[in-house]
Amino acid sequence: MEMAAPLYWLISSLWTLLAIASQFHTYHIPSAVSNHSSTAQFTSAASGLDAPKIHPVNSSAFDWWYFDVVASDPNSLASVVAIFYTTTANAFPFFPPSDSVTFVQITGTFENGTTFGTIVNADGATVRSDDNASSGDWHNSGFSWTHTRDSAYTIVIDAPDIGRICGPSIGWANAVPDAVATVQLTVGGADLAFEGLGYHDKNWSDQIFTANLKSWYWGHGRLGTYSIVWFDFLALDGAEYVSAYASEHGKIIAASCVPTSIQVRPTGANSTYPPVRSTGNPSGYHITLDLSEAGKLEMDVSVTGIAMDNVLSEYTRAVGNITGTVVAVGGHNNRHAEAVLEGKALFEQFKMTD
Ligand SMILES: *[C@@H]1O[C@H](CO)[C@@H](O)[C@H](O)[C@H]1NC(C)=O
Ligand SMILES: *[C@@H]1O[C@H](CO)[C@@H](O)[C@H](O)[C@H]1NC(C)=O
Ligand SMILES: *[C@@H]1O[C@H](CO)[C@@H](O)[C@H](O)[C@H]1NC(C)=O
Ligand SMILES: *[C@@H]1O[C@H](CO)[C@@H](O)[C@H](O)[C@H]1NC(C)=O
Ligand SMILES: *[C@@H]1O[C@H](CO)[C@@H](O)[C@H](O)[C@H]1NC(C)=O
Ligand SMILES: *[C@@H]1O[C@H](CO)[C@@H](O)[C@H](O)[C@H]1NC(C)=O
Ligand SMILES: CC(=O)N[C@H]1CO[C@H](CO)[C@@H](O)[C@@H]1O
Repeated sequence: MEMAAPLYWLISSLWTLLAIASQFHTYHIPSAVSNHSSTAQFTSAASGLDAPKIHPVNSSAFDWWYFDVVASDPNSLASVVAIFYTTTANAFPFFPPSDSVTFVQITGTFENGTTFGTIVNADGATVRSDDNASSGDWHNSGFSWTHTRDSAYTIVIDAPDIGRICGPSIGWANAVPDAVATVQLTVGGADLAFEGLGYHDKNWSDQIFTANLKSWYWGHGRLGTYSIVWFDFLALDGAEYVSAYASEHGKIIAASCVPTSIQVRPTGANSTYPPVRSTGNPSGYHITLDLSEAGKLEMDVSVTGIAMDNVLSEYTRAVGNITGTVVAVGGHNNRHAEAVLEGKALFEQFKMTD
């Protein structure tokens, strides 16, 4: 997979660098798979950072807009993930075959960890984007998102006919890596309302998602005053690709794809690395994130709830606690004197080989 590079920090840094005039583009995406070759756009362009990147959607291409929120309350397991896809089951083989390349998946957990989820097909989609952001409507699915000038994303779910999910909105106060988010849903008659950490990005490729994937650890969290995003990807040939993001008080303090910028490894039960399909879910992860002169952020994630699992156990999404300390350059400062930072995280793993 072509690294659809660190969107979250591209967005943050380009916002301040680009002074392009605000220009709206509207894209109509048919629900039928295209028989033509797809063009994937891997560089940022005036069409907008959150615009569709695949034209047209052929059977090996995928594009998705990902939104999640995990409760900030340490005792809650609540989370919601909404993903707006334009893909086929061939390109992103975690879905049953469908006649529509435009569909939405919503999954989540109640406070007590009970999971819910559904997939809804759309009759095509419309995405409108400007320099920084986008809005999208997956026709007749009941799912859309909007973006307003004050940088808030709102996911609107209006799908009473599903019978399982209906409700007003999930609001994001900001695009991307960590935002204050509120969720208000009614799922199967049960209310799910919480405040949490919101996240948004998008991923795409013109090549099949699993073509070069051995394992993948991704997640985001907030601990103390830090917001972090981790990504540690192992290709079939054993090459490891990473991307690290950290901010403090809204200021980016680490944003890098160099191999030494971050390392994510499973810990506790089932911590075989690299993981294979038969490896159970680990109890947690250890993450080392390089903050340059400021030292290293040494973190431990503990799984507290499984939000989603696929039958072949290739994919798991989970919520958990995260703790960490900043270890100064040289490493030997008194870690016990360092404040232990605490918080919440939402994360996922893929393991694709036997
Ligand atoms: C994009 O973000 C920048 C920086 O926040 C802002 O100045 C600009 O107006 C935004 N453009 C649009 C079209 O919202
Ligand atoms: C693509 O090809 C298939 C098989 O030939 C055909 O059924 C389908 O209608 C074609 N799709 C489009 C959008 O032309
Ligand atoms: C889709 O487009 C990509 C990029 O041009 C190409 O590599 C791939 O073979 C195409 N897939 C199909 C099924 O035609
Ligand atoms: C997660 O944090 C909560 C609240 O502090 C605590 O009760 C729970 O034991 C922690 N779970 C794990 C697995 O660390
Ligand atoms: C968890 O909470 C949901 C929503 O309130 C409820 O429907 C479900 O029965 C609860 N599950 C358990 C095991 O208590
Ligand atoms: C480890 O994997 C086994 C087998 O899949 C599973 O039963 C167990 O719950 C896993 N341990 C943890 C901590 O998830
Ligand atoms: C939601 C998600 O998995 N986003 C990832 C998209 O891919 C880039 C790298 O290609 C990751 O950094 C994102 O976290």
